[in-house]
Amino acid sequence: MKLRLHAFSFAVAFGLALQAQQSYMASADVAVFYPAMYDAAAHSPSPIFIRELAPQGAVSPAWKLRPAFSTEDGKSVVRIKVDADADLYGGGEVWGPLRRNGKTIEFWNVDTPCYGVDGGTHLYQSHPWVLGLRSDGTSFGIIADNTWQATMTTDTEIVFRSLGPAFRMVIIEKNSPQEVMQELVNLTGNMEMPPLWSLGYQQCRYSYHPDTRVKEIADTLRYHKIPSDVIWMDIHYMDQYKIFTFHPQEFSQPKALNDYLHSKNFKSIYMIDPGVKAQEGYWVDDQLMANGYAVLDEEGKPFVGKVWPGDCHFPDFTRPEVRSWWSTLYPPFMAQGVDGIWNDMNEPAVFEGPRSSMPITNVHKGGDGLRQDSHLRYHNVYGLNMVRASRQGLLLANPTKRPFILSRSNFLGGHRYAATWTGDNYSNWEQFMASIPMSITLGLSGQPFNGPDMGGFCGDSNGKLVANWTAVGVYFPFVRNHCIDGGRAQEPWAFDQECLDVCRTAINRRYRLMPYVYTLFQEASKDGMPVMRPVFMADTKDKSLRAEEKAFMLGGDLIIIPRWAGDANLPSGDWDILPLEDKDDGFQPYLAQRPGSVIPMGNLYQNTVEMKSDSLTLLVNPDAEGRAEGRLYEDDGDGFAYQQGNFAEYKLQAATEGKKLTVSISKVGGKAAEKQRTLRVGIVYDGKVTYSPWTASNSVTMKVAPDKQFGIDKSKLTFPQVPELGK
Ligand code: NBV
Repeated sequence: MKLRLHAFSFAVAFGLALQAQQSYMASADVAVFYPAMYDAAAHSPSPIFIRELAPQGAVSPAWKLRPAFSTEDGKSVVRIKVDADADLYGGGEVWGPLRRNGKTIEFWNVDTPCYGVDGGTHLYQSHPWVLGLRSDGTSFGIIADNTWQATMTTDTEIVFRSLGPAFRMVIIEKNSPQEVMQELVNLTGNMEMPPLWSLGYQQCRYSYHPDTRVKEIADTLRYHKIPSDVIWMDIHYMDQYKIFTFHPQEFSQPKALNDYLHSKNFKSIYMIDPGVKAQEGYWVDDQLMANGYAVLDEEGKPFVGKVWPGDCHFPDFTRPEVRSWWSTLYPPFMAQGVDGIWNDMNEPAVFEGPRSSMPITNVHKGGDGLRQDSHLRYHNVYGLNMVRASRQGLLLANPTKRPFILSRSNFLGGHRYAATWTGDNYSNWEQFMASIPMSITLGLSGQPFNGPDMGGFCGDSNGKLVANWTAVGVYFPFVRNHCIDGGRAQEPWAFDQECLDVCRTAINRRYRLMPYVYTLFQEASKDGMPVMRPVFMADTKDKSLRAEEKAFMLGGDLIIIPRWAGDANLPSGDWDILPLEDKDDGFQPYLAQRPGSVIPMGNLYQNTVEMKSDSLTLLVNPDAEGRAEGRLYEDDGDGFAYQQGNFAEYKLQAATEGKKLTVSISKVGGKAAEKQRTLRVGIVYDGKVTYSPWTASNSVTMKVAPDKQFGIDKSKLTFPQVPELGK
């Protein structure tokens, strides 16, 4: 057997066509299946995996999920029969229900304003990935290692149909979905820790201009005491939409503008699109042309397509030398005080092009083992390769800072390079509600750092929608209010006092929960568990939770129940409602805390630059034995020292003896010095919190509350917000 596997891996490594279907175990629970006549050069090196999979042994005859490879109507087809009771998730950026049984999507990244293209059956990204959960809680993951245009049907038979050559399948089998998520990270790599500031509230629109308007927005956020960290610059900051330039009148002093923002503790993020204006004398285009770095048309000439600047050339990011060149464009740009980059239109979007992009016959040259091939093969990874190059550029500009890039397009594995948002949604209730399963699904597909345009992008928003959306949106991983050019302004203050107050309360909550949220990002980075999770993660054996998509989890210890989700299915057990304010405004969702958990919460700060964690509130919902546990992760919030062990990980522990509860915080990992803090404990019971006094110690003892009523008593909750669907 050993000999055969060796011969086989030799064949794969040298891209030889294999004569018969082969399979092997790549690790204890990961099986790899190859079709007959597999042409490795048509698929590898794979953008999905961080290292080439290697045979570790034979697949046991008892292995459950086995792909059948075939050719149908000229397409490469894979069929996998799955257990009839399995609930299916994943597929990345999809619009529709969380539970994906009975759905078909296409993998063909597209610019889809208001999700209007092809009925929303394909969006800006492709994640050929299925997460399955059986009745008994065991779980599987399926990866189609294929970038070519394809469709995926998720039903009792999972079917992939691709226009490209036959491709291999990678199948994970585990005892739980949590273990599958961990394996996905083992295979596809971890998301490095983002800068702390990128977890704050962010204000955007298409576009804030000129620079005085940008300053005004920053000042107004501070004036209204809306905690916030980032202001975004959309395309109008550029000179004639030429990337890496600034508008000579409207943004004549970018450094001074960014200095101003920094002086108010804001970061600035600027948009960079892939289309380079085809114009002699424009240095980016001159370099692109002189080096022959553009994507070519089928005749071998630089392809020209229209985007914002008019005729554009497009860098061929499959080529390592093009990625290196692209990276050199960032240092002078970032030196203007730019903190983060927004890569938009990178499907790539081409006005008047076939399916809003470039012809599939266009040519990409590849390199580093990647062969020259058609756009049909590389279209879906254009965005991934672009953000890979941009990340290289941000690191070149600022080697000691964590790069923050937001990308509209991407592919399975692209979480290694960029965060994402869900593109051009619509300002209505339907899309607000749909944003919950969308973001959960992206998280379950290996992209933990994501969120929608809060308030909605297309159309005009309204005060009730922005208030409701912000109240819930602050529990998403990425929190940014953004809207379309010409649309009604939708900053928190753009409507009425009610909207402003609701938004402020919600955003205050986000900032107070930041110690918990940052810890969740570290968990996502290490273990692959999404920051935002489906409620079924609270009890993977409870079938009634499998389709829940109104309520959702922030980490493992909080369930967010929107005020319009009175019919949400919630887990059994002693989850208790956590009131964070004295007065209920009727908009803030209910937060239910897991029994047996301790949640670290900070004081209120107006931005993460000022944020300190020298005073912490530890919210405790004791279990039936009066015990609880939690985690806190801290590091510099930027830079890479954490990768050398410069972080501190704390265990939060609560135990009850007689009528007394003692809660302590103790360092359990990392080289950073243990912090001296002032603590207070809040015991959560029956929808109330009783706080201890502030104590300068790492352990606090307080009287236990009177007998606690267990479980979420829905009759005590009110759900006043009724969505007006379609508006
Ligand atoms: O750059 C303008 C917009 C941007 O605001 C939006 O977030 C992107 O998804 N961009 C698309 C281009 C065209 C929008 C109509």
